[in-house]
Amino acid sequence: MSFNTFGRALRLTTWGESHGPAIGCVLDGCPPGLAISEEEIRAELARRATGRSRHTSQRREKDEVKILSGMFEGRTTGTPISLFIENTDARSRDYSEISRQYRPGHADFTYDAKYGTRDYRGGGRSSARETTMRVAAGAIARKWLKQEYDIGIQGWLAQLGPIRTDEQRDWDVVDDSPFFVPSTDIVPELEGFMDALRKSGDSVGARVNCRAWNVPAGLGEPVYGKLDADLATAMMSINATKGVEIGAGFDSVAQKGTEHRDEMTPEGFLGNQAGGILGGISSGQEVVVSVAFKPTSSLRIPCRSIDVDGQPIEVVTKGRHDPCVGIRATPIVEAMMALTLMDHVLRHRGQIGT
Ligand code: EPS
Repeated sequence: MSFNTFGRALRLTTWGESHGPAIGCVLDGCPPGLAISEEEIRAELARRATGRSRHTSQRREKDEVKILSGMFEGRTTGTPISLFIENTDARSRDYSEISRQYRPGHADFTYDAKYGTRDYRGGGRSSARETTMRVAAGAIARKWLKQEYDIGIQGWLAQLGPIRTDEQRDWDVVDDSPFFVPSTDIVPELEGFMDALRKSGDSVGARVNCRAWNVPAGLGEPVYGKLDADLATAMMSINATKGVEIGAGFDSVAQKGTEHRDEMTPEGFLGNQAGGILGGISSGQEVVVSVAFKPTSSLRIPCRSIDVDGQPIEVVTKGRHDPCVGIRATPIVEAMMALTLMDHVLRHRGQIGT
């Protein structure tokens, strides 16, 4: 299976399966001199981890990341950074019945159609467990962007199922929130919604938004290396993503030009419908991305499907699953924003005229 690498100047290669002995990554292209510790990376991983609340999968992984290479005396050396995490709480017996079945809405079917083989335990390589390594590498990218350009990145859950969650925007409460929402007032409603959903055995979709500020103007190339195209690729590569918007996104369809254009003054832009990117190149405004996550497909509510021989069956999924994968997606979206921006900063440095 090819294409396990993301990025061009900064290249992240991840490896491992959800129920294999370990997962890991190699981050190649990080410049030397960045001070970063295992503790800092672990703090980011804890934000994404399962079992952070009753509303996510109850699998308990410690995610004790180890840095195996690319560091000397606490700083990056410019050589490949290799990160490693042992899987310690996989429960493969939950998947014994799935081995010959396809869950509707899951990659089970297409993976098998393509490769003729699959590690059915926890979705194998298709599992959201893989996103652990994106967040680990993203912690390095975030720190580098902050240090070099004072770039800040903030993600949040903007909608859970039918509930809009960001009418109040208090950024200070996002990280302490079990849902990554910028409001404490909305949390009881979300808890009630999720408790009822979990009881019913169903799942639900979500929207995660992310903004990045202090992004310098000039990142991205105008034709095939557009910053927005690379951000869309980054976000679409996250498990369960079904849509990506930049700035006004699909609202642009109903807008008039006079409404969409962000007028310019000597003091700056008067709006940001463009989401900080014009013609594929960053404008210096906030870069704003919105990501749609589908409802997860591993459900204990029975449904019709087929087995690997094409015979009709009824599927019921057992195990510890996320009823809304979007709840844990905020740190992953932030990580993909960080990796994409750092890749583009490094690419941009090689393009600046004399
Ligand atoms: C996942 C199914 C569950 C989640 C897992 C993602 O795992 P299991 O393989 O044990 O059934 O717990 O998430 C993680 C382990 C993680 O670290 O994010 C899936 O099907 O994607």
